[in-house]
Amino acid sequence: MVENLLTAAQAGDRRALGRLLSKLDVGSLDVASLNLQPTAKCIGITGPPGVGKSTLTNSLITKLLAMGKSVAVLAVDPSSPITGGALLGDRIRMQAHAINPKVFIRSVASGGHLGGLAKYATAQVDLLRSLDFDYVLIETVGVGQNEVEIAGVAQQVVVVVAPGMGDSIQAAKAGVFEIADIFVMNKSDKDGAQSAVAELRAMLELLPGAKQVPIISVVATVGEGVAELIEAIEAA
Ligand SMILES: Nc1nc2c(ncn2[C@@H]2O[C@H](COP(=O)(O)OP(=O)(O)O)[C@@H](O)[C@H]2O)c(=O)[nH]1
Ligand SMILES: [Mg+2]
Repeated sequence: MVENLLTAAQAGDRRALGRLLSKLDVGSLDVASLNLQPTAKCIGITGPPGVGKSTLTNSLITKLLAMGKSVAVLAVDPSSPITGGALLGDRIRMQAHAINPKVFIRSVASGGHLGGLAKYATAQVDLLRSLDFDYVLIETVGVGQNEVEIAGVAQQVVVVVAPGMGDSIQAAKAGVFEIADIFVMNKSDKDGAQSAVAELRAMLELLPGAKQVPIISVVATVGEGVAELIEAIEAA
């Protein structure tokens, strides 16, 4: 039964994939029994609520599809919907994308689980990574220190910040700064974006064992800087 579902999901059957994800979501399926071979890169997108993670995820989907890549998204942050990007902006196109084998979007409730991840998100990510996607994106609820769990799931962690969110940066500093492979300064259309990048850079240099973490300026609402972000992801 489960084997049949997996075979179907591997052949591109999205209903079968959805059913497997549901089973994993409620813990009624042990992911180890699937003998998965996760190969796709998982990119974690994290940061405080309202910083623009979902908007960025949408822009990433649009850009990756335009580049001919396929992408699966697991959205653990329920604060705003992921629509599938500008390509899904109207209804007719949305229907077209429902059968587009290159994009798959799934929302899961975080269920109050600490760490910003749904309890079984790791298993779900493993399943998605073992299918025919170039990238798996996971958007997590930004909850500061507990967020570090994402580092164990994603191959690369993108920490999203925005100008004027200095308090969140401070609050998140202890846990989140150490797991960041790439920073995105989103809302770079806002006043103070440049000085916010300089402040972030200065803050990073104070960290013990400071890494040269790229800081990419992005305006997620219009997709500005998203190509640079993908370059940074592919370079890392
Ligand atoms: N000015 C500006 N607003 C943005 C940008 N990106 C996102 N927003 C807005 O910020 C708000 C929160 O975005 P959302 O993606 O839901 O944030 P999330 O909670 O981190 O997922 C929304 O009103 C977005 O339209 C941006 O680059 N510039
Ligand atoms: Mg969101």
